[in-house]
Amino acid sequence: SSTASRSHVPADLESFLSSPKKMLINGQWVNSKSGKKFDVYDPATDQVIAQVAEGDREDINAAVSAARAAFDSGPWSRMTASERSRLIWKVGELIESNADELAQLETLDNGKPLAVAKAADVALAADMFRYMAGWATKIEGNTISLNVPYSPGSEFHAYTLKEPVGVVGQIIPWNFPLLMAAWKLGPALATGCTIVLKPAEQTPLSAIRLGELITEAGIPEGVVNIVTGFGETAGAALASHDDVDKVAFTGSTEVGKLIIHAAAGNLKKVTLELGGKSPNVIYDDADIDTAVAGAADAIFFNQGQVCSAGSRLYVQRGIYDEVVAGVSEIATNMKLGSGFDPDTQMGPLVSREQFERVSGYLRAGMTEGAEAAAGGAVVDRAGYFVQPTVLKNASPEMSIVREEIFGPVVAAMPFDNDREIATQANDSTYGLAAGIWTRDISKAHRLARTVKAGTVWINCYSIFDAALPFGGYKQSGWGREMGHAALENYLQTKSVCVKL
Ligand code: TXE
Repeated sequence: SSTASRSHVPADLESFLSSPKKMLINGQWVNSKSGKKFDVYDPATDQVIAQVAEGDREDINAAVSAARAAFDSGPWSRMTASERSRLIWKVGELIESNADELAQLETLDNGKPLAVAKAADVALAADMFRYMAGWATKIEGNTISLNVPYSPGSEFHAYTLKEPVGVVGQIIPWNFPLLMAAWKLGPALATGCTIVLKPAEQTPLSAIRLGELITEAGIPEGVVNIVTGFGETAGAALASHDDVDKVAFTGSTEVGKLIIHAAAGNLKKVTLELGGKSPNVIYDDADIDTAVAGAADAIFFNQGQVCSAGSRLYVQRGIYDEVVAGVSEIATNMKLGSGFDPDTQMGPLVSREQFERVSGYLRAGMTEGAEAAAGGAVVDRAGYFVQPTVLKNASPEMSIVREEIFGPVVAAMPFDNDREIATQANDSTYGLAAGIWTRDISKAHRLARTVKAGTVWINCYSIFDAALPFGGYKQSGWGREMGHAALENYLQTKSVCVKL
């Protein structure tokens, strides 16, 4: 491993990064039991920026024990919902008051432009905690009237209790490190669960800082534990742990399937937010300028590392050339660079591995017969930069149309009529999101009903809100995050039946 050279690190982060980053277990910042650490890289320079404790099974065991004790007998379990709500709200406030530092950490660790980190990642994360703070006091069961055929004449009083599911394992990815932590922690805290969170090994820094803010907010020890480490070790230990009641995972569909196997041991509850290959459909009656800008944003936002990215672009034939030319022009003119440069519109991909994966797809696309209308290559500079790419002459059997690339690469295809487009849009093993651009509202809503996707954006794309449920059909996952739908993932329903 290389030695840290931090000349490119903003001065504000120096003090945070200069100390070795530890794990949060039972309210204490600790090294891994093995003493091992791993390097964290700046994707814009390929240089080491920090060293982080490498947690493994032993550390997961300690964190799960702490979460279990906090759930069964800690002050958390005795608090009123209102007291919990205040603490969760406080986390949101602390994220906001530390927004600049958190945004810088996110840009340094993930590569994304600083303005995006601040306006999207950090702002949405703060909002998520505040939204979920509101729900903590609004979790209610029902009263249910019974009609029991084998007990004629008897009267019953029946109701349901909503109870926290217990100790929750949360495994998150690197594309929106802070925000994915917020999506998962918010509903778990609102329902009264306790948590062991494992950030992605590529981007652990903002979660560590969030752990400090959670402690500062006064969330009791053991309620949120953060174990940094790798997926095959720490992640797998968490997913298979017998004393974990539920696991929530965001990442690749491939690993999502491993999580299901690992969870089978004790039949812990599972929710999954997995990959996507989302169709973005532009009809010829759309406002073309808006649709072109929207289609570019749908795929290039966050360097294309968005599970709901509009990576299959279907354009009605009459405007196909114009739209492809428009999106290509945007791609060609995008300014690539460090996320700290205010002119940067697209940063590097998150890691060398992701860079290799995306460049592999570019090569495969060309070999299979697609043609680059813009981009198509990697960028010859330090860091993990790939050109924003528009591929035309794409056809349904190509890997660039079927598989999630998770980079700034869109496959553009023409379509002729409304019936055909529904079939094409649904021709995927995934079903996370879809975009529709048209001035005809009936057509838009009809396709919105037909498309198999958890989120449909009409005349917009990548709109996220703490109140709007998000999740997948088909192999894009199980369950929903955000909105009150997310609370269900963290609750058990208990029926209580009383004979009067
Ligand atoms: O994901 P992984 P990777 C997709 C995207 C990307 C591909 C690979 O297509 O190109 O996945 O990315 C943890 N048991 N998405 O390899 O491996 C891991 O440590 C338990 C889509 O980075 O799925 C990390 O914390 N955990 C996506 C998390 O899983 C394991 C976001 C995600 O890593 C584990 C990211 C295991 N066996 C990638 N193996 C989205 N839906 O937003 C890994 N992990």
